[in-house]
Amino acid sequence: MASKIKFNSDKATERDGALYTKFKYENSIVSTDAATGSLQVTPTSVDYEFKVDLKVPKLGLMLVGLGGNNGTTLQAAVLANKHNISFENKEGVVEPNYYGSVTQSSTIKLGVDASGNDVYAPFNSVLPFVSPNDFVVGGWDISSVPADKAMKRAQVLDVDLQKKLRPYLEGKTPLKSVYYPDFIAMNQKERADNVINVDSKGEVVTDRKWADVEQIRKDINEFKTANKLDKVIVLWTANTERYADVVAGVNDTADNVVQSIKNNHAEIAPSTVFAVACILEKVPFINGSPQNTFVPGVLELAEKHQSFIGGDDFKSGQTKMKSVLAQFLVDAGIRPISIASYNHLGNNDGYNLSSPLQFKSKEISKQSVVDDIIDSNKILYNDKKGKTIDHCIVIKYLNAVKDSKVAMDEYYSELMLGGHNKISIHNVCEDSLLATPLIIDLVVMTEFFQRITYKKELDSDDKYENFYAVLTLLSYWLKAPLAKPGFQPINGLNKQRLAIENLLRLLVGLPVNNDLRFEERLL
Ligand code: NAI
Ligand code: DG6
Repeated sequence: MASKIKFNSDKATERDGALYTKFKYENSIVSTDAATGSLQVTPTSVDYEFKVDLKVPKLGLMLVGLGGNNGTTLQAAVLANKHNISFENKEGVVEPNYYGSVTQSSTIKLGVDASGNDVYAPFNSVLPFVSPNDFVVGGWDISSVPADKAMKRAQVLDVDLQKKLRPYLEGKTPLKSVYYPDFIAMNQKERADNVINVDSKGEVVTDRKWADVEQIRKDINEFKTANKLDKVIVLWTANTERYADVVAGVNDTADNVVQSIKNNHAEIAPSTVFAVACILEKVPFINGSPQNTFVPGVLELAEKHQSFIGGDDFKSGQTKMKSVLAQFLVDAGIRPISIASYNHLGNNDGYNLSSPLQFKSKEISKQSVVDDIIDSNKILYNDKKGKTIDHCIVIKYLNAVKDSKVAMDEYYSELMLGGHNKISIHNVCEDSLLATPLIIDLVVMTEFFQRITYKKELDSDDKYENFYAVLTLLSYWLKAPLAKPGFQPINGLNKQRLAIENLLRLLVGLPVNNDLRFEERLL
């Protein structure tokens, strides 16, 4: 195993480049007794064997939206770290780092030392992960502006860093992309000079959507071959699209969605074209924007091809805070009554979101984040007191603040005996510097999840299975986590993180984490 830590567990064995681990999954099943209405809780357990392929592949990352603020910041972060490029700002010399990335800059608890105190190790030292320094980055943009100029246009990075990165980025242009004007704001039209779907006069056409799918498949394969890659992951960080209408017979089943692309149906979005192309290539596709790319037909197609998908919408600043704060309030037995969330921002994302239909997609994704948290507490939320909260989302475009998005939140809650609590937050989210580390984590973890398989019957000859097609373990990084049909998404940030941490622990043969700390608390 490539990691520097030695795990002395009798549950894990390494052989032929893979790690095999036995794990007893313990849970409890809850049912309601029909006669008395009482809850019946029964402990359960299932034995699994997990297998992790320990070989780290050469990975290609293809971004849709390569020339945007996130796209250029991602390229810059990888280059600065890979080539150890430090730069000066008014505070002094800044060394490159990946702050804000869980996989690169956070630790997990391994256990306790001989005195009973916690011991931590870097997240990425527990098992072998791809390093972002080794990502081979490429992708598409409807804007032809080369990477160095796109980085300048983004106005995210300090100018000294931009100067140092320019030689690496000069002349690098993105691949032509799919542009259906109806899906993003009209104010983006001037950017669209690098488009696949144009006729001989250069006019945008939307009547050959299947050819667009084929072109994206070709681009992926050519990128893989040209760079001698083992694997490719595609991630959508292009503009937020409007929601597609989900229509029976159009995009409700896998077959219908494929047929509708072939029929050039108006409700087929560019992001759906990318998703379908990736699924057919068995290349993971992650959606960092809020629109409903994963209409039921796309989800079914991913299941059918056992191809990984994950989404939706990066959880970077305001919503990340919300998924901690709302969980804290409700878990503390305090009853939030309203949450008012305001944003203003001045980057191109904000410009696109100043259009009502694109804002609507973002509003839906930002709003859903407290639903399961509220639903978990029937003492606070019930028929008598009300089952919902007032939750308003406002986003305004204010050019002056550029990428430094301002988020203002007010949490208004009910306390004991008619009291009230108001928490106000003013949060400056340097948008792309918060979002780019999430892209890194989503990619590093997706690649890692591809290398994990499992079987239930320990000694059987059954084949090892992959995770379910929707990678819900990515939900830590996503505002509106896509769930398996029939399951509620989990939004609370700490729960999401615990699931990932425990997965790593069980894979190396350690017990799942608890904070019982008996070493300190028992005699
Ligand atoms: P941006 O507007 O700077 O970049 C988007 C890029 O996508 C542009 O270069 C645009 O030309 C390109 N584009 C648009 N349609 C395309 C298509 N069909 N194919 C290829 N390229 C296309 O936006 P930014 O700030 O990079 O954000 C990207 C996305 O990520 C947005 O949807 C945003 O809502 C979402 N997001 C951003 C977060 C952040 O903190 N920056 C957090 C959460 C989500
Ligand atoms: C306005 O809200 C712009 C958005 O694209 C956000 O920057 C992005 O969705 C991040 O959202 P949050 O709520 O995680 O800060």
